[in-house]
Parts: sequence; C-alpha cells; structure tokens
Amino acid sequence: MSTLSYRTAGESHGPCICALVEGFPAGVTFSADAIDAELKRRQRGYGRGDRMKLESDCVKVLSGVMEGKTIGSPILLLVENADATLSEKPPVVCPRPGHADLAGMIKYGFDQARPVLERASARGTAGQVAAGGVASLLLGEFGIEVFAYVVSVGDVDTDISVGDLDAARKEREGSELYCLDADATQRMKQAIDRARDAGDTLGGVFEVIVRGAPAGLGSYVAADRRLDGWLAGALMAIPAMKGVEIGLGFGAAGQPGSKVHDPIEPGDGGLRGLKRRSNNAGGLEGGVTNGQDIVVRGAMKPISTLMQPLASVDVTTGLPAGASTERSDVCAVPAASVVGQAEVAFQIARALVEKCGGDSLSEMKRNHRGCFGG
Ligand code: EPS
Repeated sequence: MSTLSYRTAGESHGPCICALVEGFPAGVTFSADAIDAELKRRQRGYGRGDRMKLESDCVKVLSGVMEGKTIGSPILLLVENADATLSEKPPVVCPRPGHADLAGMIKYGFDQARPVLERASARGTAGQVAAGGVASLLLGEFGIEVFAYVVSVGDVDTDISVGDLDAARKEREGSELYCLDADATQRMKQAIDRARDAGDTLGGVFEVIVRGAPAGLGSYVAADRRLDGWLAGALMAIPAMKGVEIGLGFGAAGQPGSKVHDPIEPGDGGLRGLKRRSNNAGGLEGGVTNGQDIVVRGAMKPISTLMQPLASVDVTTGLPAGASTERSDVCAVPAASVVGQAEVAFQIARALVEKCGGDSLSEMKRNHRGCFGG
C-alpha cells in the first residue's frame, strides 16, 4: 500500500495553517517558489472576499529539506495567517445553512459555531495546496503535469476541449476566473457581480487534467486501491464540494455502451502497440490508469455565507433569526480549482510512490524505468 500521505492543522484566524507530508522520497529538489505560486493563485480569482487582501500566503519549510533537497523525513510546511485575530472573534450563534456550523456544534458539543468554522473554513485549503505543491515537484521528475481550470460559474458554462497544456495555461493566466474562454470569463464576472449585488453567492465546476501519467497506476484488485476512489475522495474532501465526475461522469449513465466506451485500435505507441479512439473513461478503467489523460471534475456549491441571510435560529434564544454573516467570498470556484489541482496531484504522486516504491528519487526512477521503460 502507498505510504505517501499528508495532514493539515490550523484555524482560519489562528497563527498559521500547517501541512505535514509523510512518505515523500529523498533527493527531490525542493522549490518553495513553485509552491508559493500556487498559494498565490489560490488567493486570486474574481469573486474572492476581503480576507485575500490581508493575506500574502507563502510557505515556510520547517523540516524534511536540507540543502535544497528532500531527505525522506516528514516535511512540515507552514503558511502564516496575517489575520491572526482568533481571540477577538465574536461567537457565531445563528448557524449558516450549508456551512459546517450546526452539524459541527452537534458533533462536538459546542454552544456556538465559532470553534467549528475556524477549522471548517476554506482557509485550511492553503495547507492542501502546499501539500499538493510538494507532490507536484515529484510528478515533475516523471514528466507528469496536472492542470485545472474553471468550466462553469453559476449558469455560465463553457465547452472547451483542452489540447496543448502550455497554450491552456496561458489562456488561464489571462482569465480572472481561470477559465479558458475569454467571452465566458466576462459573463461569469457579470454573474458574480449580480450575485454580490443581491447578497447571494455562486458555485461552479472545475476540471483537472493529468497528462503523462503512465498506464498501471491504481488497482482493481481491492476497493481501497482503486485510483478513481482516491481521486473522488480527495476532491470531495475540499470544502463546499458536492459532486465529482470522472471522464463522461454522470453523462455516461444516460447513454448506450456503444456511445460511451473508448474503442481500442492498433497504434504505434507504448500501450502494447494499441491506442484509443476517445477518452470518455477519463483515463481510468477498473480504477487503473490506462495511459490516456486523467480527467476529473469537481462541482462546488455556492458559498454558504450569504449577505442576504437565509432563515436560521439564534441558538442562545431558540428564536428564528437570519443566519450569521461573516466576511466571505461571493464565488471561490477559481480557488477551488487550484485546490483540486493540488489534491489530484497528491493522489497521483501517492499512486506513483505505491507503484515505483523507493526511499529516494533515484530508486523510484530506476523502478519507473523497470516498469515503464524510457
Ligand atoms: C478563506 C478564508 C476565509 C474566508 C473564506 C475563504 O477568511 P475569513 O473568514 O477571515 O474571511 O474568506 O472562507 C469561506 C468562504 C468559508 O466558508 O470558510 C480562504 O483563505 O480561502
């Protein structure tokens, strides 16, 4: 079984968010800059709230790296909170529908929601992005790229097929919504403006593509070794996620098999001299990579802090009241796409470590050559 894992810790307004990455091979060149670039991208995106103006996220490496290279021991990463104002925060007594507030109070026995939302806050995704950034350093060593972009915001949808990743990256950089369609970006911005004016919020969908992953990661032999399960679980672990699709996803359910499955034909590539005519499977068959792009989508619900609050109850009086409001985002789908990219990168790195094993990068590379040639 795989040994690569991570955990995060930290409250939204505590001193910091931490990520602890374990089981990472020695000998990988560490780049804080590459991780910081993703942390910055997580902060941006049209529709973000004022917290992002206060923060300037960057990672401090507290263990596991010497002379610029990983040493095989746990890697502890820290992102400081500029807005470390936990002791000043008021109680939250009117739980917000859709947030963890009420369910968290019931579970942990709190009489107000502050301790819940401090940990349930999407601020914690800075730790997920930092861990995913470490994973991406390993994937880069094996020519595996992970790219995420925004497909839809509210009812503004796009229909793009991603070709060259460098061109797609350029397009994404030019969009305040990390979307690959300039016209849709404008319509998404207008939709976000309308939602903000109405005291409302918007969700949306992002897609993550993994290019260059070899065939044979994951396994069908046991439920907990299926890579599609790892990916779905990791994406669902991002706050506000309500759905995950792989390849055609829900679209496959309503079509006949003849229209869904990807025909196999003779080819000249490395996949036993075979190739596929389409990629509706999203690069995974039987929970195993088949050498095609891995394509995963995440559906984010609208942010649950509404400035025009929904009905709730004041838990101190038991009387009906509008849900509590906190500074928040109107739309955080671009940020979620960055977190999704990080989560997918981590799971692919985990599968690669499982497949190639090894305590060090050189050992992994030797095993990788043995498994996949090259
Ligand atoms: C976020 C930090 C939070 C929120 C937002 C995202 O900071 P604050 O609560 O101080 O404004 O802006 O979190 C949520 C929308 C949420 O529901 O938790 C971040 O760093 O991404």
